[in-house]
Amino acid sequence: MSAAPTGRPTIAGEGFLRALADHGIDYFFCNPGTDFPPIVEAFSRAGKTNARVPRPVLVPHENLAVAMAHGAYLMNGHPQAVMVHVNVGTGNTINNVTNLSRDRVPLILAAGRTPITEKGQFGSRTRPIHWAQEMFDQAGMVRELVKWDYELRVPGQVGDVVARAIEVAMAHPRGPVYLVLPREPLSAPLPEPFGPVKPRPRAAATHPDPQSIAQLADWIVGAKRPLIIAATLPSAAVLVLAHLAERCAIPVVTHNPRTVCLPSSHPMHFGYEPGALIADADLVIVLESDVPWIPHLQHPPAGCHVAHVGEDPFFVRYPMRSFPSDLAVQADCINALTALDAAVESRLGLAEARIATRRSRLNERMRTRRAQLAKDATAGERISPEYLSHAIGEAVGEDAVIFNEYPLRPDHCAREKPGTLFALGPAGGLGWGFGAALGAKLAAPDKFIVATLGDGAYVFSNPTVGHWVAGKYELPILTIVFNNSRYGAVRRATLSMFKDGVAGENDGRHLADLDPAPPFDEMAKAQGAYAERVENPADLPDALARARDAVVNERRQALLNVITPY
Ligand SMILES: Cc1ncc(C[n+]2csc(CCOP(=O)(O)OP(=O)(O)O)c2C)c(N)n1
Repeated sequence: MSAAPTGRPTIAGEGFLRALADHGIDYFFCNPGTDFPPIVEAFSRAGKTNARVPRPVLVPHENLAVAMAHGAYLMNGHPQAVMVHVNVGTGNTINNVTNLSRDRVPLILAAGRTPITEKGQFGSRTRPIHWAQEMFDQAGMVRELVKWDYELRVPGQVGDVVARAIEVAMAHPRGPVYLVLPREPLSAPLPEPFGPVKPRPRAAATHPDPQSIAQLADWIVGAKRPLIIAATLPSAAVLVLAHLAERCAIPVVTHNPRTVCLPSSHPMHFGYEPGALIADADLVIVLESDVPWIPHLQHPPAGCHVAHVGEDPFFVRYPMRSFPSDLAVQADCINALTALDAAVESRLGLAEARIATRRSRLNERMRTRRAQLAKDATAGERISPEYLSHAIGEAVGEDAVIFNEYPLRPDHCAREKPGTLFALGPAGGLGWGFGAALGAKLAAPDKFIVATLGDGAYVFSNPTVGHWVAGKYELPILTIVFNNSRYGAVRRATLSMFKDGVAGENDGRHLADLDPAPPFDEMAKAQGAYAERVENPADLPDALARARDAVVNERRQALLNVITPY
């Protein structure tokens, strides 16, 4: 076996890191343990040999590491890698792996495994934990959330294992995979020479069935009250949707939005609640939306056509989901919308009068909607979430990228450009936004990144770790805490069921009260952030401007602890 440039044989850990880099993995988010020596050795050797490996990013909590990977992917679209310590580290990832899995993010989640051998091998067990940490099926912890899992058994297979992991993670719909790396094979020498691993080709995005598109186009031109409901669209689809909705006078509602699906000022942007529009719709087109409406509360009328469009319009990994459906178009949304836009064009001649009627009815509705929004966002005696959301939209500018973990009222925070707002995924595991914003800043250092978080969400994110990572890796972002000193969502859920029960007698505050709120601003300051507490509505615009300047001009992380009772 020939020697590697360090004079030592190349070990599988080096092969692993190099194969990740060969597949476009930029960062190696990690929180290590006794399973990591071959990884540490591999990074140390790469420092000497200049081998191309991902940049290591130490994140001292696994959940935040996964959130960072999620944010980085949203910025650059590259597959991501996180490595954690055996089963216990894997356990700490599960919340954000749930978020990332439902959001279809391609991640290699790697974890060590307790050494297989009790003695006699290089890498055999050396600590008492190595017995208790062993599981019969470590991957079983995450199997339901990942698309594939595998354990490295033969060192020389490491390159092919990475290639397979990436291939599966990047296949549409994308998603996480799990790789278990015991330290004996990871520290074993590779057969030389170990060359670069050639990435395997990826399939192009899927195109829609032409007959289904023709059917949908017929329905669009024939409908009196069509409605589009979207939740998440790639940036390139937004312009196509904007054209289609405007040309055909179709209102668009983004229910439970996770991206900008239409610019806020678009004449067909009808907000975030399908309620009023769905009640009398005769056609509903559901675009990449797992829950287009809440069937327990609302539904389209009988006879309304419903079409579901998306990469996986059936959400096959959801155990139960039974929205009515008359048509399912399984395709990438950009391709489906482009085909639909073209198919509709040739049919419009017959439908101009009907479309004009639709448009004038919607114009009237839009005037009422905008007047109501303006009223809701005016400053009162206290900072309302609507006023705060409006002020944030004004202060951060149209290119800022906002990561919202619940509290931002998107109706009040203007977002004109695709890719300038991302929200917590449909599974809603709290503790995502701060880490996602940090990961985004890492992957897109020139962007102004803002995290809007409830006080509950902020605490879930492990703020000590987040501020440490921001300082250590020089990731200046602006964090805005909507501080209502409570779990508002929990209280609302209680009141929605037991307003007239005993829980309603104290306004549903049992188990939702977070008083006394910690001094988040003081705590962030102690970790080097520019930070302020804001309570008075009149002080808010200047405070936002100062915090923005600290981030943009001084390149400091900043935090605003905004007291907003709701
Ligand atoms: C990991 C996790 N635990 C618990 C919950 C349940 N939960 C949903 S919203 C919420 C409260 C969030 O509070 P906060 O961030 O302050 O926002 P608010 O509801 O007050 O607007 C909780 C605890 C969750 N979604 N995720």
